[in-house]
Amino acid sequence: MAVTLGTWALATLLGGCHSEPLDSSVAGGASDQSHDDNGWTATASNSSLDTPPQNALDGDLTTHWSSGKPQAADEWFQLDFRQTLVVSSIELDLGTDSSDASYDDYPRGYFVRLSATPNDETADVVASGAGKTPITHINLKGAAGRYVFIRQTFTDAHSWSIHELRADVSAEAP
Ligand SMILES: [Ca+2]
Repeated sequence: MAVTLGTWALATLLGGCHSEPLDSSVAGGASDQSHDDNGWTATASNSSLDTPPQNALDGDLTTHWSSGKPQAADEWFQLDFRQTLVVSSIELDLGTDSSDASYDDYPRGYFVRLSATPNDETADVVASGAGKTPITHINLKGAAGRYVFIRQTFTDAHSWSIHELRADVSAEAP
């Protein structure tokens, strides 16, 4: 929590459009929303100081999270819905500006786990594949979980960046 609030504060200092602190209220049954609409948070294995994980959830395609180092198959990015949700798919978006230095920072390989606890290495892998620019669409087949853990699995000279992470979700069946 401390890390999340810290990155949120940094994003605000850098000119983010946030006007309210994160809280625990979450809209159930939402779909295709970015984090700040509903309290989602993110953490990552590595981040540059000026590109924290929350930049991938601020609804702004011009801001991004970056690992800040060449892809080395040891990076991860984790989304926390703050409640268990059913996830049809997620999208990792690198924006619309092909001249942007991070435009080609898609994950050369990935797998995704959904879990009830953070960084759960024992959870089932729901999807795996190779990313592409500008949008990597990942079908998560209606799996349920609170945490979406995305692991980068290849090596490449590019960093791994995400301008916006969107998730198509629905509330769990009662
Ligand atoms: Ca962004």
